[in-house]
Amino acid sequence: MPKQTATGGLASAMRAALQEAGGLWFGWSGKIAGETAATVHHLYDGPVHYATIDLSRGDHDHFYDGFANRTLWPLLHYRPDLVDYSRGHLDGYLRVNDVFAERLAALIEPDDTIWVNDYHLIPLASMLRQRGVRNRIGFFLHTPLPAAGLLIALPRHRELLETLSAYDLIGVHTTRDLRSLEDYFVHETGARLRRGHRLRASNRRRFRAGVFPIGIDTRHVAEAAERSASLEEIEHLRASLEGRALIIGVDRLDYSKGLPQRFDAYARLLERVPDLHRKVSFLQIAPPSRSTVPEYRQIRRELERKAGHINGLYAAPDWVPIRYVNNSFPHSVLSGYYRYAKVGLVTPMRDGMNLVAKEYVASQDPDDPGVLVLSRFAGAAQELHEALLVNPADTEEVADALETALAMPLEERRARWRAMMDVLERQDITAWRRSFIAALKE
Ligand code: GDG
Repeated sequence: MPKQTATGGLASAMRAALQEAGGLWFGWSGKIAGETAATVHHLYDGPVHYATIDLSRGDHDHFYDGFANRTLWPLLHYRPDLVDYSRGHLDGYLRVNDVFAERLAALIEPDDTIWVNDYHLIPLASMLRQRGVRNRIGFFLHTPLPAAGLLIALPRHRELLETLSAYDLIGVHTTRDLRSLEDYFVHETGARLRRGHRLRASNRRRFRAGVFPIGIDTRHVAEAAERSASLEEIEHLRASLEGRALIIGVDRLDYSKGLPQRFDAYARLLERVPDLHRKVSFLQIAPPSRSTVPEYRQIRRELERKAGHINGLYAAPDWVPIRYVNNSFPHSVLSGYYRYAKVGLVTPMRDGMNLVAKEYVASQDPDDPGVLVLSRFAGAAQELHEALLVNPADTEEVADALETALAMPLEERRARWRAMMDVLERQDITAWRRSFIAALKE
């Protein structure tokens, strides 16, 4: 159920969109049962009708942990070295998509517009079409899409990726992702590319692709951040810092988020600038995710080691340089933490968009805003030009940016913040949903 997946960017975004427009949410219930999709669970929450199905243990392991999270996720994040090639995973992935299509087809009304989200469901439209569904169907990919030369490392890539042509519209976050998609279709499948990002697949089906950078509920986040000053959690944090400047990072614990490199850059900053000792504190919030996947357990151990090492080197009886927290927090508290932090440190190695970067900006005090240090490889960097943009793998560059951010004069902070906030106000979650749906219905 979406309510349980509070830390996912996708879930936060879709909940906001559905609450406003109303509609049917269809997907996995988050529960394991003896048999996949034995029943469809229905739940009504205001304008939203949730219809969900359970998965069997075996299907879940192949579909979700297996193909989605151990094959597609690393490949889509430019990590072919981590791709799991087990053949059973793809079969499980196709089987689960087929069951989804079967159950969903029974719920679709003739006038419905169908919006499929993310890499778990790539073949869903083609399976719906096989069942005679002729509605408009759109697909949005929340991750990056790497170049064709990398996509072909996917087992049976054409069998899977060419099914995307069964959608009427495919949305991605950035022009780079769009180029990858068009390139793949043209060079690997023989599709024709027409003006306006229209494509004709080798089976003659026509579809369109486009760039739709996802936004946040900017006004809501800004209001929550403003109210947060009175929360006791924020008061406790403030008291514990004793006037030190706070640097904050908030990420799902995932190897794509560049956390070990970020810890190294912070350590490098402390090594280079002894003046900052006792004057700065780095809070990294990293709720664990996908902990059944070995790479995720490994990165957790690595970060514990690094955090311990940094504190071992620099800590004093009254100063902890890095506070590394594996819990998740309510959004109201998070936005208060963002607002209190002088620097938002968002340095994924690859990220489709990265909503934390946007939430950090939206949470700032307009009179005294903090500075965003942002990876060039996050989709958000294509919109937030006034952040301090860095290569997350370049320890020195990130350390430089942190130093610059901590010393930035008020006037410059205000100017950068205003420019970024203009983008976030214009391109918020509602604008994103409306522009995608409008293009899909066109
Ligand atoms: C995928 C793509 C793309 C984090 N910690 C807590 C918490 N969060 C919330 C954040 C934010 C969301 O989770 C994370 O979104 P991101 O965009 O940063 O990252 P992914 O989860 O990887 O999202 C990404 C996104 O989809 C949307 O298209 O931007 O590139 O990978 O909203 O605030 N929420 C709560 N407690 C926490 O401790 N409540």
